Amino acid sequence: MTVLTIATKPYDDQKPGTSGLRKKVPEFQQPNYAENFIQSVFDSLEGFKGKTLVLGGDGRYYNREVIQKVLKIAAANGFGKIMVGQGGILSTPAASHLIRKYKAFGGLILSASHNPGGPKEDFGIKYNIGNGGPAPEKITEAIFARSKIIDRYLILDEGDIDIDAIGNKTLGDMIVEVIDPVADYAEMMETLFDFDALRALLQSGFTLRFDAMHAVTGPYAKEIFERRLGAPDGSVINFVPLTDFGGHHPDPNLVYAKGLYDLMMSADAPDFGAASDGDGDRNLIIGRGIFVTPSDSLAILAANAHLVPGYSSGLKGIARSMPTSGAADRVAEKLGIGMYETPTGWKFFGNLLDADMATICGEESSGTGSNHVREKDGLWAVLLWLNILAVRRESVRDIVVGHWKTYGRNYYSRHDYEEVDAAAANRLITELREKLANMPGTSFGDLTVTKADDFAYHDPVDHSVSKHQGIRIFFEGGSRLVFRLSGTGTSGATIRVYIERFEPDPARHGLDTQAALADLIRASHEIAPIEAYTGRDKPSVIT
Ligand code: VG1
Ligand code: CO
Repeated sequence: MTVLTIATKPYDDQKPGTSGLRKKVPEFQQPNYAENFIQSVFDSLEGFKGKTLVLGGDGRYYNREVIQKVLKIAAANGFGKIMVGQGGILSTPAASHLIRKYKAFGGLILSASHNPGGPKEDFGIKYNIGNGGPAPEKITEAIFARSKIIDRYLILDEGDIDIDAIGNKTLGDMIVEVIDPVADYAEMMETLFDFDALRALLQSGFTLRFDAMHAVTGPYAKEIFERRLGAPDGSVINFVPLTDFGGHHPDPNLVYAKGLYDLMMSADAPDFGAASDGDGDRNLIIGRGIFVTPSDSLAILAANAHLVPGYSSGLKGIARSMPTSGAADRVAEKLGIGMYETPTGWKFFGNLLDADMATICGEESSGTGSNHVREKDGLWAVLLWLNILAVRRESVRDIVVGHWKTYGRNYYSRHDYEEVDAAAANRLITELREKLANMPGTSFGDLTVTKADDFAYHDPVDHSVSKHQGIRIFFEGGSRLVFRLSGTGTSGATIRVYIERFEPDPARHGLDTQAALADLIRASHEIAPIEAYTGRDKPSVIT
């Protein structure tokens, strides 16, 4: 066994974003680019000698190559064992589960999530810590600092390892265990949900369509929905993972999962439609004739979770990212449990889950999860919905409309301006920030600002502070606008505008969302004249 020490030069752009380092594949293919980042991760950690690392990715283009690099670099750095998903495949929640179940030191997840894949598209690497969750900012900052000065990496001088045959192999002194990516995850789902009730639901004539979007959830969904729960063949579509996701964005929203949406709005709609993203942590839920916003979904799942075995003793608390609508807050209030508002990105939920302060967490970007792992979990959300439906035996529409009646409706939408000029986007946010102090008391049409700030999070567990997490403008009556820049894009900048209005009156719960938010959308254009800064006169994606 020979450990090579390879001299390298640092890159200055390896700053992990909302969810790890994401770049275009050709950037990752620059000499030593991936190696530098992997070694920077290991150089930022202590005490992993002889310990286990979990490794897998969403199967996108360049996954296999980077898996081999990680194996050889990890062996050279002294890890004792790597558990790698067969073919290099692990969904993000499955990787989180494996880290926890096998008490691994941590894990590397190779994914750019919902971003497109292919030779010219996106790739990503993310480090997760021993609790199974994304590394907190303290670690991601250390990784970035290291990447800026790194001058060597260690790698084993060995050929590639076969990652397609299940079983143990050796790489130098390290064991490489190639595991079935689905089995442990499916087994855990059986402990959380009532699979008998789910089978009975599916046998009662209830119909389901799950779109895996040619991404990582295909094999998981086939196994769970069709094999274990008996949904008819064909219930899961686009289930073969492809390195380029069939040329699509594996992003389960109304734009990129339009086929599913159109089906669910048609006369032939099944009872329930769902989809997940590239790495399996997001979910899209659509009932026959009704799309459930992720913010509403979080609230409804929290309000009904006690009907399901894994949560029958109730919830400790609910956490949501700041831009997520306040629908879940009303549920927490009614249940008399804690409600926490965190910055965007799952890494901020970890402490709350570890401290047992929150049980269920969610984000407006189609992410929902619980304390079963430390990542958001697309299939988990789908199974939780199905289990609730199996108990209540009502339609998705009746459950959603009933929820609004009890709690009121938070009309909610997000407008994204993707790949705009980064300098212009930064100027917009900086100048908006400067105007905040003078905003309270000013009016935009009938809307009067009560408060305006730049969200800062004070973690109640480790007392760390994260500043500049999004600009918030509150209006009389509880409406709200939020502006922030995406931290997951790979070219230019993406401006996100989050728009929310609370409507208590059930007689006004049937409005079209964009119409119900029209005055706020107009106000957002006055407050942040995106067109003047970027030349874009309309959003590229509305969800
Ligand atoms: C986006 C979402 C955020 C999510 C993140 C990672 O981040 O808004 O809610 O946690 O993606 O999700 P940003 O910084 O682009 O707004 V995933 O499924 O891409 O790992
Ligand atoms: Co994802």
